Amino acid sequence: MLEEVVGKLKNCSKVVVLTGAGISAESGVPTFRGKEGLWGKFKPEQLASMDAFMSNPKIVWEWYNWRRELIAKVRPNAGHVALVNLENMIDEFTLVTQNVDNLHFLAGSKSILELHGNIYRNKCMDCSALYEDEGDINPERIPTCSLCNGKIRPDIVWFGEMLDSDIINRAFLKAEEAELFFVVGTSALVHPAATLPIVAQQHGAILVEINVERTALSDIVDFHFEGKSGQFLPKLVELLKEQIST
Ligand code: BJW
Ligand code: ZN
Repeated sequence: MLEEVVGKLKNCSKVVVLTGAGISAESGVPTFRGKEGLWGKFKPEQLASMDAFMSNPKIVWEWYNWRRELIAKVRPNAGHVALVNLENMIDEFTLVTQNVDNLHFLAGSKSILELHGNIYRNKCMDCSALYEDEGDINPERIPTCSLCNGKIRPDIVWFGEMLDSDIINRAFLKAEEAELFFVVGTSALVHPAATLPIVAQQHGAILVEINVERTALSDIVDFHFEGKSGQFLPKLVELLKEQIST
């Protein structure tokens, strides 16, 4: 089955990969859902929403500081690296990620669309002015915007918030053009990200899913590979290299 996907991939020039928290799991970054996931320990609406930030900005910042520290200690894994190699072998490659952990950048991927923001950036809660070099935020004394005095918050898309329109529009355009669309390490429950593979398939793309378990998308994909992305993606890239050189 893997050989069949590689055979198709070899003849594709437009490839999109959508990643979720699962691709960073092997680096040691917790996923969101599932027993060990962040949402198993913390309630999303109490941490990842504007309401939460308005009512208790201190707790929200404490949580983000904890996650920043955790993420700062980890490294990209073999799955991230394989996607860098894949990008170098495909004419028009787009990596669309829901992750905010910066690991695709650290690995060396270039064409990245970050749908849900980046944990290292901050912005003003009112006017959205970016504050990239604020350093550590003290939850007891949250800095305010020099333009409008709004509180500084992480530049992350919380529930109920719109995604950056330029980024999501580009992602949909790439999905519509894709010949092959990989869905890697995401439960495919959060929209509009989870709509991208469906749109790609409606426009003729072959859908390939890589996940350690079945997801909301598994019944409609053309190929479902059950396994860890850090093991599967390097194999896929190696096979593609072999096929290209023969
Ligand atoms: C491995 C592995 C290994 C593990 N190898 N695999 C349509 C229908 C219903 C609802 C909506 C809809 N459209 C919009 C909504 C509302 C909402 C939504 O989708 N809700 C659903 C949950 C029901 N969406 C929004 O609010 C979005 N905004 C929006 O649509 O604005 C317009 C609007 C406004 C107002 C009203 C309505 C619409 C914004 C969504 C923002 C999501 N933000 C978060 C949190 C950020 C906080 C933070 O990070 O600090 O982003 S939620 C969280 O989920 C995070 C992730 O990016 C996102 C996706 O999670 P992901 O990556 O899939 O992780 P998991 O944990 O779910 O899955 C991991 C997977 O990996 C699992 O499958 C494992 O098996 C697998 N795995 N190890 C391979 N080694
Ligand atoms: Zn402001």
